[in-house]
Amino acid sequence: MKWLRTIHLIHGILFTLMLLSGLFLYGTTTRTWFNQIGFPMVQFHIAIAFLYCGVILLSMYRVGRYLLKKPPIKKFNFIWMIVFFFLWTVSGLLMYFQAAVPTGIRNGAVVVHDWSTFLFIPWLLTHTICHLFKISLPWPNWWNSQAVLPSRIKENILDRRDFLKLLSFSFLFLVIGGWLKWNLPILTVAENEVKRRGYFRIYNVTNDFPRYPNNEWKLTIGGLSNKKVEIGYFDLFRLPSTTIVDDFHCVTGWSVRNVEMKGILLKDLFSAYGIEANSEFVTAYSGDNVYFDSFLTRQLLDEPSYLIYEIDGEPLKAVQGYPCRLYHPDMYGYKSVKWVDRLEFTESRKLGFWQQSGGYDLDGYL
Ligand SMILES: Nc1nc2c(c(=O)[nH]1)N[C@H]1C(S)=C(S)[C@@H](COP(=O)(O)O)O[C@H]1N2
Ligand SMILES: [Mo]
Repeated sequence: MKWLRTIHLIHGILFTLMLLSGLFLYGTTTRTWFNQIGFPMVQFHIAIAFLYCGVILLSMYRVGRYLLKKPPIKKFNFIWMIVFFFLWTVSGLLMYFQAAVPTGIRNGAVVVHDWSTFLFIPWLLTHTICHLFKISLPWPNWWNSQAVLPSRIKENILDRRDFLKLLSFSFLFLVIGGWLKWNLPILTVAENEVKRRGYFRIYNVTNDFPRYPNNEWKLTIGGLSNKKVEIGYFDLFRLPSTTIVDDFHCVTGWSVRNVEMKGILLKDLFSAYGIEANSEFVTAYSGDNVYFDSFLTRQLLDEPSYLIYEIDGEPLKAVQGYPCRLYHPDMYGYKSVKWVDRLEFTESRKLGFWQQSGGYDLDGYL
């Protein structure tokens, strides 16, 4: 069966590339490495995924027709692979077209995408090792041997029963994924009245992040404005604060619900310091010296935008932007510049980090 071996090999190679790039995207640190050398891992992952889909869809019928008449072990491998193929494809597409997909479903898709991968790995390792070392597992005889075929699969590949099994397995998985998402928040806030759901996946485009020993942080506001001011860490607490409870959404699909955030309305900050902007645009820079994003001045002044310094009643964690990050409740997480230390009013609009490297929308409204 030469054609089968060829397909198996192509499939194996594409799958490995996809799994590796996927795992790299999953890890906070590994994701960062590739960003730094400018290798767009997301695009790579998606491109391979499309290729992979093509290979599966083109060969599924023929392979299935052949394997489903083989011993149960082979049939199982085939169905197992197809089930996961559907889980990854459907959840992947929902993530890919996330702008058109409601948040709840999108979040479920992220969970299904991740968890189905982890669930798949033990099988994959067993399968690969058995193949490479030509090991047969001591399955019972009936499982290994050529089965006596029930008449229903003599001619057809997937009969209605198989199809229904496949569907219900996928459905079950979606349900389990949704359940996990809403009931297993990794960080639960115990004392708070507001219960946060979900957790932040820490996203930093740099490996390291700024730390401010002795709170030696300051925010500089300047550029095309009536004056330039510098606001120190302790000044933050002299200004009127506002607390909001809001959902935080990352454009890649995950969200955190009911996050309690405390900070200063930028409008209040500007009026307290008597700052008047003389331009339509403003760029917010991070103290990591890499990340930045731009806004319309009115988005920061007339719409509720915040300088956040507490999440769930605690100062921001160092990785989450201590001492403060920008936050606009109607915009995606990428507009929430962490370790923000400079706001600069400009004549023309600057493309932010993700607009330059990821083609993200400038305004980033949800
Ligand atoms: N300085 C800096 N700010 C940043 C980022 C970053 O990489 N660097 N990532 C942004 C993105 S894409 C998201 S979704 C959120 C993630 O917030 P978290 O790391 O607290 O989960 O931070 C935003 N702010
Ligand atoms: Mo994001």
